[in-house]
Amino acid sequence: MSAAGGAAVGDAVRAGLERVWGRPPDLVGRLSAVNHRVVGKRYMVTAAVFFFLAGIQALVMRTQLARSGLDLLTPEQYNQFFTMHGTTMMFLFAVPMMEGLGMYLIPLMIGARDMVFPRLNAFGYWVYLIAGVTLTVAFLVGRGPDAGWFNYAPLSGPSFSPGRGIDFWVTTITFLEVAALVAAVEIIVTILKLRAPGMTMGRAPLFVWSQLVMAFMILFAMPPLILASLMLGLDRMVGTHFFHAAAGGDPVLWQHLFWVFGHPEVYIILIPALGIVSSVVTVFSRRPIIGYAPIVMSLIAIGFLSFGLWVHHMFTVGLPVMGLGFFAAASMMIAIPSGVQLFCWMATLWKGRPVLSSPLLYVLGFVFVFTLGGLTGVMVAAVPFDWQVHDSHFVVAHFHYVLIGGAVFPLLAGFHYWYPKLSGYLPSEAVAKVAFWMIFIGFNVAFFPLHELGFRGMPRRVYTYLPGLGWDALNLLSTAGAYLLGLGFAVFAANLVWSAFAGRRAGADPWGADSLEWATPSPPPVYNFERIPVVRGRHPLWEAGGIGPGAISGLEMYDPEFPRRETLATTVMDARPEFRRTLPGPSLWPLVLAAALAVAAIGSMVDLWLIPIGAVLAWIAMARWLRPPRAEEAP
Ligand code: HAS
Ligand code: CU
Repeated sequence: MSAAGGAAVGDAVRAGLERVWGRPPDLVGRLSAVNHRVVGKRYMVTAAVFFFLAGIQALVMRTQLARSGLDLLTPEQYNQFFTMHGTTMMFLFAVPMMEGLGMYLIPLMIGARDMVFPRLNAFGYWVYLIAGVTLTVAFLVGRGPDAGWFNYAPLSGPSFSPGRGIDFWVTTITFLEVAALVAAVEIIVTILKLRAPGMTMGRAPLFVWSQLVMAFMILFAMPPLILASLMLGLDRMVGTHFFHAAAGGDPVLWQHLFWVFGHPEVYIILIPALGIVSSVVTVFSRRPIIGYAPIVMSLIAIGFLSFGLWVHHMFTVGLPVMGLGFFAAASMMIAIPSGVQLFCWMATLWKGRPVLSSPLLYVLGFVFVFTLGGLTGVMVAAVPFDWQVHDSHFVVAHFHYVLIGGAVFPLLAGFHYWYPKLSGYLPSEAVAKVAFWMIFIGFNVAFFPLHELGFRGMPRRVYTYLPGLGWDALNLLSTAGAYLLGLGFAVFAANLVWSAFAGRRAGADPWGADSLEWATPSPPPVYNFERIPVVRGRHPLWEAGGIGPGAISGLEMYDPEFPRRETLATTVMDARPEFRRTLPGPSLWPLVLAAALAVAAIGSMVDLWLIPIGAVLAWIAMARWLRPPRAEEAP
């Protein structure tokens, strides 16, 4: 490893790096790919497909509710539709999308060549894919779960849901969370250990911070869900009585376990979105963000606080009122770190020279919609108010304002912003703006009336309603808005796809951005960086005055005598070089392991014997995975 100034590395080194980091182009090569950008892209594309499916489900439900007394769906089908819509959006779209974006971007942003455990990454993706596809197929053949995304016991127990639907939910969701945990570990270790020399924690981009907080939250939030779904599975398949009141179990235990996961879950989705917003606000205000430290502390504060609020989903269960007061206060406290970030972004825009490109436009949409959703959040956090609107369409309005406002608008901003890096092409600004107004107007028309419908007493999760209750006009309006919203998403997506064929070439740094991912060509080469960059501030590209040749100095890390995949590991806090991390190459075994575990986890609903059989297969796959490469196969 030798320090070098600016001059580009030689062609021989570049060819060597290509060889070491490449993979065979055939099918086996594709299936065995482990590179973070390949896996990240797979996560994002798969999550987008699930977003599309869940969106179709939503439109079918809105069509059913457009007028009173329609029978497009039977009550049983309607139950499956809202359950699958919620489950798909929360588990199969939002979290994997955020993780996928992180997997793609984090190494580029911190100056690493890959994530720290590439094969584990690939394994997580296969688990996610198998779980998601299984659940979706169950729904498509009419065997979908139907007890809501929170799957309350005893409704979801064996007595009230005897069919197969809930078994599919229990097994696939438990299995899926393995993927979430794997990704979280990967993200945490990568951020803590692979930051480029000089990138102290205090210089890490805010998006990286937000991913770090998200990953820690996943680590603590998913185990209660895994535990709960395992217990429910045992109740259903083995005959235990965890949630069976008559036999001494406790259905409220399900609610506690679910919401101890479920409340952090919504912030797991929000926090990385806030990171996207911070990136976009910085770049399009053309100045360093105001309040870097308060923003980091707010992210961490939200992460901590969100584990102490879960009971606000259970205000109507009949728990002691003193206890409810604690959870109401804790819920309202979250307004503080949320507000701190909003004010920091506002101040940055105020003091900067904002450029109203599409990414910033979507961020402004986020500010408007998310703030409204946050305010209704504070309203429902007040216990007496919640007693009035719980399980009504008011809550449906609240959570769509925060989820679409707080996660989808930032994601769209992020897609428009980073797509040129992924694809090498710039999407059309004009089309993105048209899509923005369709989405923004469609969204508000679809969801604002639901507040009022909630006040007028319309419960959530009813498949139809009687005429003359004063609900008809608002429902029709909402359905019209939903179609406009869906169309807006289609236009947005079409713009990205179209630009990959006919867009303008983006170049390395089309937005004049500040962070390291823009120092690489678009799309980046398989090894990301020819030299491991050396960082001297929070905005490496701005401090270097751009990305011209030699602007970012780096450490050469390629040994022609002993070519292998490697990246530089540094110390946790101040990113001093520590050791060369050699990374494993492509392998099929992560896929085989995921399939073997699926035999055990999902197969358990067919026959419990599949659990030991899957375990043995998994053991074989693991042994092969971990076998050190023979000399002639290296790297
Ligand atoms: Fe929520 C239900 C409370 C934020 C998602 N939420 C849900 C559900 C989802 C969800 C999915 O306390 C439904 C789950 C289900 O299927 O049943 N939520 C809050 C509070 C906040 C909040 C206090 N939620 C989110 C975010 C989400 C999300 C973010 C996803 C991304 N939520 C609740 C409660 C329920 C609930 C109850 C249960 C309802 C029921 O009956 O079932 C806060 O984090 C919001 C903070 C943000 C702001 C805006 C910016 C801050 C500023 C500072 C000044 C503001 C002040 C407040 C001082 C507040 C600008 C003034 C207050 C006024 C009213 C004017
Ligand atoms: Cu909550």
